Amino acid sequence: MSTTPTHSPGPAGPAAATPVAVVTGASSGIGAASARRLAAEGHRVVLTARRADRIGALAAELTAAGRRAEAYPLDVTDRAAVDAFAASLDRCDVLVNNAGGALGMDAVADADPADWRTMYEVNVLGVLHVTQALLPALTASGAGTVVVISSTAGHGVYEGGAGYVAAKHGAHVLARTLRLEIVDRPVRVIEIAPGMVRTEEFSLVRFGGDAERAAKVYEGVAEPLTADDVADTVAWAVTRPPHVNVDLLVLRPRAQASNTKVHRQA
Ligand code: 8X3
Repeated sequence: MSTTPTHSPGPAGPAAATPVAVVTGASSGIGAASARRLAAEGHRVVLTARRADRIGALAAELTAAGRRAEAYPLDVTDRAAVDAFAASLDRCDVLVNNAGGALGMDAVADADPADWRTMYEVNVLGVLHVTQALLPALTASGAGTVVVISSTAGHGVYEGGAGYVAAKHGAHVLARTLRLEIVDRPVRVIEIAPGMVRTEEFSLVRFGGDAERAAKVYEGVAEPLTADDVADTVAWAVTRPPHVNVDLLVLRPRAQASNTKVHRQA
């Protein structure tokens, strides 16, 4: 994978007034959909993810459609790379911490600690790295927004989910605590906690590429949420006036009443 940034700081002058939204994990799913929506809402979007080819293609697609978009290959678990990324930005108004994911559905008794470590690294430390690195720019913007895409896994438990659940609880706690700590700064902290969202990769990655097992997650569920449903919520929350802080939005499909109560048609 190439690590050459394709992002370059925007020019000074009138164009610099365009708000900049950084989206992590923008290579697919909720991240890509959120980037599309924020670009449509008038943001200059900076797409970050490990897969340079994917974010490069999305940036090209958005640019061809008349939007402002740039790609910057980034692994959020690499603190030095995150700091270099932050230093390359001329401004940042919105940060959407979306990079994350689940590995496995193993019981606590059997889970692989390496999976837990990876999930903690990306879902918690990834959010910490990027948020810390961009907080000065978000503050300097005069009306910054930090979005944390957590999960309903950050608000409840389910069997086989403990590693992911623990990590998402970590992301939730980070968001809540940060909101307390920076109340005197012009930066709001919004947490969006989606439940069952059918994306091309979430469950496939969770089950190590086992497509059959991944498909079973959504079996019989009339309408799981889509990445666009979540992106719609991200765009709504971000486009509220700066003094309005949407602390937390929990979002589920109608057929999912809780983490463990899902209606499935026969
Ligand atoms: C995804 C929701 O139910 O798979 O963040 O944990 S769940």
